[in-house]
Amino acid sequence: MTPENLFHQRFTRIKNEHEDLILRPNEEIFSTNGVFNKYKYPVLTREHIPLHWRFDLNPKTNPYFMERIGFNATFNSGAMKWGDKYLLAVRVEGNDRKSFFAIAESPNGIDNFRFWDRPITLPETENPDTNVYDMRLTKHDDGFIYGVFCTERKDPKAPDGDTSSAVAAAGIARTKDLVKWERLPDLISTTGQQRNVVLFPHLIDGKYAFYTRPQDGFIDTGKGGGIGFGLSESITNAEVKEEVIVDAKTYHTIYEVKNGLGPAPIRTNKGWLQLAHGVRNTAAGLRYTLYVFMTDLEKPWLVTHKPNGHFIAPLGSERVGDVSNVVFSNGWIADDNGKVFIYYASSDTRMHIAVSTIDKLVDYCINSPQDKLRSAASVQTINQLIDSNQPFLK
Ligand code: M1P
Repeated sequence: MTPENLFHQRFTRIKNEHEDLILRPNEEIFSTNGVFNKYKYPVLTREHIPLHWRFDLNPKTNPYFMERIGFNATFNSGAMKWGDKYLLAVRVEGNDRKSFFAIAESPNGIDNFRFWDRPITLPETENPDTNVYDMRLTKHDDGFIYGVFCTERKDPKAPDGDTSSAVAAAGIARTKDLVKWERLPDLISTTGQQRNVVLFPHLIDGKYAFYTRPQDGFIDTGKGGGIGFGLSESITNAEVKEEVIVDAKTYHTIYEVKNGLGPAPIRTNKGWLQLAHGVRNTAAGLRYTLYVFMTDLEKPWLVTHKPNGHFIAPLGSERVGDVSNVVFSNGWIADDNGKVFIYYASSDTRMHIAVSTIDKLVDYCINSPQDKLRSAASVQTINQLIDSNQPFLK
């Protein structure tokens, strides 16, 4: 085979397979729990990355049609509706381990996700980020769309030979069109490092409000007690001087080791719907699951309802990936018809969707039992349901 034939044969095959993947219709899976429906196929994988980001398309300089730039994963995506399109601000990770953001768009939110032509060119601050990831999108009342994300840099205090210690902080960028982004200074917080920071969509007492996740170290949250909340006078020099704990990490729960808020909350007439991840340790390593709770409409830092246990846990093939046994979400979309598209990543590798509705999620929050934190109390709760079901068993 001539080099030219090889190039064209490979290019045609890879292009067709790529297009088939993007156009493949997704399929709803029946749900026993009745709260949400998962879908058969991941909505985004590394195979969805555009070919012109990966291959040199010139037969002269790439006669073997080899991949020049490899991509490792598409995960932890922010989400929003943009006109009649459903957008994900995807964390794309290259084979070089660097993450960046790229917008992928779908006409219906459940399949046909296609990346925009180029990744987001995110301006740097004076202290350049080594890695950026997990963008939460917030449409703020001030007219901007904000992307709040984790920026990671090598720990300047790391002893010689320590090439792993890092410092995590919340980076802030804003845009009006999701193409041109203005970078603002990182959030200053007095409680140590920060990851999983989310901007609330409204001012509170004239101030910008952030959900935070204070942590002593880069991985260990240490004394940082859970999901926090604080106010900042300004967004162009954001600083949270005080953080209250909204949802504490707690012994022998699914968020025993740490937790963190997912996307910006969804307003309902019963309160704010919140989606978060909780982490516990096991002999097989950390296990990340998702849970849902509600906070007060006027005081969105006060939890009003919190079902026990996880909402979505890694199951089946979701359990395996780069960082196995993880589900993580930082994006959901409340659609005009009351549907809620929950985008979650499995095992830091690919993106999935679960679909629910506002009504179902509110019902789930209000009517599911709470965690009473002891085995005996859990059995009591089960017995109460069995007792009240007796008339219906005949
Ligand atoms: O690897 C699992 C997740 O770990 C981190 O989340 P957290 O700060 O709560 O531990 C993040 O790096 C996240 O991106 C990743 O999915």
